[in-house]
Amino acid sequence: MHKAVKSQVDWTALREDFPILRERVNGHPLIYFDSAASSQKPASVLDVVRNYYEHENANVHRGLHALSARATEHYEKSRQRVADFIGAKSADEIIFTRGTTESINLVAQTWGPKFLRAGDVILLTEMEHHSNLVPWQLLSERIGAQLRFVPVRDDGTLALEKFSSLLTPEVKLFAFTHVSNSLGTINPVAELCAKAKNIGAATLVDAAQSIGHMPVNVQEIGCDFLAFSGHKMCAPTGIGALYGRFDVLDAMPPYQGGGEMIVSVTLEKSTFKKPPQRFEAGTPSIAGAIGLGAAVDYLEGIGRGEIFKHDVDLTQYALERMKEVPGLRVLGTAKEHAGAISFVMDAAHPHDLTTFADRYGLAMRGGHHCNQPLMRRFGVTGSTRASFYLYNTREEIDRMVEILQKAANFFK
Ligand code: 7TS
Repeated sequence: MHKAVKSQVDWTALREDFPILRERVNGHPLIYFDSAASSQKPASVLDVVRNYYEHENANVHRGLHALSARATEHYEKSRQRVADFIGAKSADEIIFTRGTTESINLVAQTWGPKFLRAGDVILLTEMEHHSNLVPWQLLSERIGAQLRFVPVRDDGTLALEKFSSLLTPEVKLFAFTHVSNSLGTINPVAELCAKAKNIGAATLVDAAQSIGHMPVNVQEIGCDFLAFSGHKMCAPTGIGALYGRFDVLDAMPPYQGGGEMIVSVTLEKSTFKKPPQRFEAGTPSIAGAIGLGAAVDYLEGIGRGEIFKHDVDLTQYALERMKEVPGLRVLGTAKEHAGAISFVMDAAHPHDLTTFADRYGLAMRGGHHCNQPLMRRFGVTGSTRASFYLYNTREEIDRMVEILQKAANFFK
């Protein structure tokens, strides 16, 4: 049996930071194994958001009054916190967006048409979330670019041996996920970026599943762009970020037009600010950005290295224990495995299994996880996914195994 990892962090005490974990669901204590979809929020983040509305609420960058100055200072401080969190050289490399999806669409709609031509190739992988697939389909239809895909092996890893034939000079962008949201596979991001860079291709890393779970440093990764969502890393919904190397961002045209992104406007024409303001038209999610800064503080207080070890410990323990459930098959057995496990049970449709588990207070996700091509690759229409985070425990996994065993009996 997988041995518990010794850690400085008191993981059980830390659960007290998350008020929602006291909820009961269908008469049972909540077991929240759906953090890959959205994480829960610690009280410190909720307090900061409430404090903002009670003491600082005003629009940013425009009011010449005290509250606007407070809001602006706090908003910009969060941008610096995010920059430090991912090892960016400057806060000007951080654009606040609604999340990963908007960050990727921003690149596809601004960088794409400016730097890609008909016949160019965008290299993706078979394991991308629809958010890192559909924007590129839309772009390639618009400009006549081609999409190409790195296949996924049976164990859920990328077929790197195919890389040299895929990474030809026509490839102008390689966009791929750091961690698979369905399989939990961790991709060797720095190595992949270095390979793409060698042939002069730009790189975009989808860090939605890694950002709150392991150290992520854009300079070590060597990417041009990195996209992530706040809500998967203890921050509120509606906020996320796009990192872009400053010289790359500076060469890009605006995304949306509107207030605060201009230098001057006549009836016919406008000139635009430098990044990041060029890409932040309109009133942003101020409370969201401030909450994201607080989430960074919270995660930094624990350390993403520690969180990663905890996730891996839970995952290894769960993989071991799930072998006891009859008829259960795990998809993806990569050695480098983050805290998400997808599985199928021959006798039960993923939706039925997930609904069954909910009756016992166990929250998982059932379906295609916005990974339809990947599900097809594994010959299934969907799976059930248990995903773990810093507030989960081995005891909850024991309970999950009991519930899955009940399900195996119920559905057989
Ligand atoms: N990329 C990856 C790898 C993701 O896991 C997700 C969300 C996204 C992009 C999109 O993020 P958003 O915040 O813009 O929606 N993944 C999931 C999931 O696995 N279950 O629900 C959402």
